[in-house]
Amino acid sequence: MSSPTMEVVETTGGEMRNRKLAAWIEEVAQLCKPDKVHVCDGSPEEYQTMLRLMITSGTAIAMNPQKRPNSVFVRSNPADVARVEDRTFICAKTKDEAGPTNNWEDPAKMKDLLARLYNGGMTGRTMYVIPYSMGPIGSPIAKVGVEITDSPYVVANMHIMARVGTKVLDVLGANGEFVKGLHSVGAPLGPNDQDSPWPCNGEHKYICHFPDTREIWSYGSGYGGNALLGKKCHALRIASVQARDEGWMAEHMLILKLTNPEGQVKFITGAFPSACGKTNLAMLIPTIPGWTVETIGDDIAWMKFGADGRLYAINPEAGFFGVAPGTSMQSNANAMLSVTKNSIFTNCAMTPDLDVWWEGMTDKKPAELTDWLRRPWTPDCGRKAAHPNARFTAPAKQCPVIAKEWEDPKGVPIDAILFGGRRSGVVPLVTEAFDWQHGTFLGATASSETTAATTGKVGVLRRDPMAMLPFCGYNMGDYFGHYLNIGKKAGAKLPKIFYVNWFRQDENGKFLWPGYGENSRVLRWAFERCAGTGNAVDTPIGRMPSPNDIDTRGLDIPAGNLAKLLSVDVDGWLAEVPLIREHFAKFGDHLPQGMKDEVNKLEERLKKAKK
Ligand code: O2Y
Ligand code: MN
Repeated sequence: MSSPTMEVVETTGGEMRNRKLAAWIEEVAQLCKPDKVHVCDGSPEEYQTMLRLMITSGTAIAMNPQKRPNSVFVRSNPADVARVEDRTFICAKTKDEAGPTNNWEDPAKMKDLLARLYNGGMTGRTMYVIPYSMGPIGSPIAKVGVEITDSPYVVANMHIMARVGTKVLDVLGANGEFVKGLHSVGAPLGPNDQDSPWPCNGEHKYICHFPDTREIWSYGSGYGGNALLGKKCHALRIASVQARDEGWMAEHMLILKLTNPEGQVKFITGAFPSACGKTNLAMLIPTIPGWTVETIGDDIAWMKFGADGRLYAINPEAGFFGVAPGTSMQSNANAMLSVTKNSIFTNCAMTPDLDVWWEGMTDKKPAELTDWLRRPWTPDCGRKAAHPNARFTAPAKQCPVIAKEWEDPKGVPIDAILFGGRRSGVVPLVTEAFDWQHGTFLGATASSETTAATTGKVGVLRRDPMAMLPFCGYNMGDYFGHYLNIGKKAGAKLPKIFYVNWFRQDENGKFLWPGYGENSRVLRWAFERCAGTGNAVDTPIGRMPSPNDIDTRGLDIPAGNLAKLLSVDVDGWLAEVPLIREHFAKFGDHLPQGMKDEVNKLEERLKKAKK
């Protein structure tokens, strides 16, 4: 790097050995024209520097160290509070490659447009270069990325969410490949400009993915999935393309370890759309005696075949970026205990003694707070104190039930995959797929009713295949085909696939199933099915437990609920069939024959059951 106007802060690891990386840093610095370039070493001192910078600039407030040591509040700009799906683009060569569920733009056109925005876009700021590893450093399943950003908030969050710094440069070596992620908040500063506490660009926001060149260009937003490029952009959108090309799986899945009273273990992944309690399930406290759940990951799973033909999963992340509202000692004690220190709270409310609060944290609301918009708040003011998408960022190692295997470089062998969604009717508590193709069909047709928190509209049915709708980096029809190819791998010993629905309601809109820790009863049945000891009956929609196959000891639910939860609503399912066909029709000739066969077979089985 040789730009005369720039002060270059080297890594503690010394010179940059990777020529491609050095050239790219130089190229980006020439384009974005930052005042300084800082190559992150990933040290605790560097993290403290980021916190100090954010506190000095008004981005962050230090929390009460007696209450939450080494933690900060951050409040974003009210126009920059969540992932922006309508500004997220897959810039594949053709629209067909991106498929009907993604926004597509021509790669050359977007690069041209964004290069103009990036030009001088970091003036007055420091350009940070963050080498990161998604997955334990050196794991054969892990991948390296480098994020260039002008946001200290991003640097601090990436310190928690990924393995960052010099140790990553070491594994990258002189010739290693990496995903290039360029991020700018899009707010250059002139010499007399006063910085804002949350710089972003109100006019231009672009979250662009270039799958062919494994690049991400993000501009204008500093928030979450738009800006922490290792997470959704790299670990799902780009990685899903790499996984397709290389024969592995990059999935929007939690990973948990389930142990029975005899000490036998099953590893389970689960894909659920937003607002279905994924983090809660990953950290669940079982209500059935002697069973334990431990956490490997709460959001993303990368799975590769091992030499034994089994799929091994790693959590590519190192932290949790969890939704705060609704998290409490009742709903998720382990998440609450994960955020007691070394955490970042974004768009949460602040108590007078500088601790954190959000809706649902306690039954009794605090008498006074400062809300996420920095205004005084009282319980009767008629406003929410925290933003509905307020977040905590916390190191995964702080989770009291983090599994000892969570950083095992070879991953954990997966026994079962759960798909699910939020459905008030029709979909039973649990169904086991007949086989891998049928399981792919269950995932491909996964659906969820929206909640106010997800779209503002309540109860609208949205198909969210494998919970990947916003995250698949290529044509989703081909993604179903990739699942089927995984199932055809010679010598594969595949996980069983289940579909669960914790959210079925009675005719009065009351939940039939209590959820939370009671979901362990369903996990137990899945465990026993994997172990070959659990009973199931074949139904038109898959294999299901009878009510007495579910452990109900100590379960306090009205008589008959379980029978309803495990009944097959044949008419309801027959009404689903045209909806599934309509969903599949979107994918045109990218829809694999196997999926067409499955919908036909489902209809046949239902019609037979009706006779
Ligand atoms: O709104 C954001 O930027 C965060 S989205 C997110 C964060 C953590 C885990 N999952 C998600 C998601 O949208 O699936
Ligand atoms: Mn997610």
